[in-house]
Amino acid sequence: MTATATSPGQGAAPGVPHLDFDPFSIEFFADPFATHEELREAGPVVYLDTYGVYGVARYAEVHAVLNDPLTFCSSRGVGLSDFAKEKPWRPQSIILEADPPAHTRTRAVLGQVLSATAMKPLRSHFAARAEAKADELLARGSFDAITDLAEAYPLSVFPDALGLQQEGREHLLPYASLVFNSFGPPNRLRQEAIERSAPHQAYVAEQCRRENLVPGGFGACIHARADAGDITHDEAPLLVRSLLSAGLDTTVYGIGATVYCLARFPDQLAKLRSDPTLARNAFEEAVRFESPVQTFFRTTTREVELGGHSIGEGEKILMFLGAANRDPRRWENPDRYDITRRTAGHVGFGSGIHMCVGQLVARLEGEVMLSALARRVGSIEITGEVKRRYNNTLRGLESLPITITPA
Ligand code: OVV
Repeated sequence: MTATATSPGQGAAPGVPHLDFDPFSIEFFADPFATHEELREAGPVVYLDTYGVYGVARYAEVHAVLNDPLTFCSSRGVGLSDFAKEKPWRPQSIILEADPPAHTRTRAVLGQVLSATAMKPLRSHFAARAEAKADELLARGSFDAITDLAEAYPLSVFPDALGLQQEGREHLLPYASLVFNSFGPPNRLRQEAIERSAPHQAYVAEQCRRENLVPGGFGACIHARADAGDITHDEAPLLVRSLLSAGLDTTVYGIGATVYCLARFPDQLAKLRSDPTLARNAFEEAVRFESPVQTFFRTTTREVELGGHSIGEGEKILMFLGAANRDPRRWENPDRYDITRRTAGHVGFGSGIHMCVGQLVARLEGEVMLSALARRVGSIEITGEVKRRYNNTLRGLESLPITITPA
C-alpha cells in the first residue's frame, strides 16, 4: 500500500511500528477483527501512515488515553480533523468537543438531565412500548430486526422522551449517521453525508429551540437549566443538539448488535430466556462484543509518553474501542459473546469524564426491549441475507432478516 493522503502529524516517533491499512475503508469495516489483532500485536502504540496519525488498540493504552483528557484533548475534535487547523463542519459540540473546565459545566447539566433519578419515571412507559413491540413482532413472526426492531423501538420512545414534535422525525437517523460519518477522513462516506446534510441540519437546528420542545422532555429540562443559570440560553440548544446527535442511532446500533448476537449464539438466547433478568447484561455484553461506536480520536496538548514512546504535541491519536474491548490482555475469551460475563470496564461507552452521558437511557432501552423478547421468544433464526451498514464510526447492520417463534 502507498502511504499518501493527508498528513496532519510530524511523522512517527522513532521505534513506533507503522501500519499502512486504511481504518476507514469498506474492506476493514466488513471484517475488522484480524486487523484489530495485528494492531494490538504490533505494539502499544502504532502509526497509521494512511492518515499520519497514531493509533492505540490495546485496552491499557485506550483506557489511559481516555482517562487523561487534558493531555489527550477533545476540544480539537474527536474525529480526524484538527479544529486547530480546520474549521469544524458544524458549530463545535459544547460537551463532546470540549475540555475541562468548559466541559465540566455542560457535562453536569446533561448528566443531571439523564440521571438515574430522571430515568425512574420513564421506565414503565419504555417497558410498555417494548412489550407492545415484542408482541407485534411475535405476531408477524418474520421481519427485519434492524428496521422493524432496532430502529422502530428507539424511535417509539426516545423522540417523545426528548419532547420532539411529530413532524420531521425522518431526519433523525440520517442526521446521526452524518454526525458519526463526519468523525472520519474526507472519504466518500463523509463527503457524501456532508453534501446532503443541509435539510437534516436545518431540521435539527429548528427542533433545538425552546419553543419547539414539548414540556417535560429532556429538551425542555435542558432549557430550564438555562433559567437556573447553570448554562446560558445560547448553550441550551447546543446541548439539545448533542442528544439529537448521539441519543438515537447509538441505541439503534446497540439493540441491533444484541439481537444479532442472540441470533448467532442460541445458547446465550437460551440462558437469557431461562433468566430474563440477564437482559441488561446481555445488552451490555453486546456493546462490548460489537462496540457499536468503534473509534474516536483525541489530540495531544503536549509532548507525552505513551506505551514507552514519546509523542509530540498536536498529534491525533485514533482509539480503537472495539479492539480494546476484545483485547486478550484484558478479557478472557474476548471473542465469545457471554451474557453472564463481568462486562464492567469495557470501553464501548468510553471511559472517564467523557463516558457516554446517555448510558442510562441506552441501558434502559436495551434492558426493557431484550427483557420483553426474552419472556416471549422461543427461538431466533436468521432467514435471509445479513447486510452490513457502513459508517466511519458506527459498526452495525443494514438488514437482519429473522424469524422468531413463541416460547
Ligand atoms: C457522543 C457524541 C456523538 C456525536 C455527537 C455528540 C456526542 C455531540 O455532542 O454532538
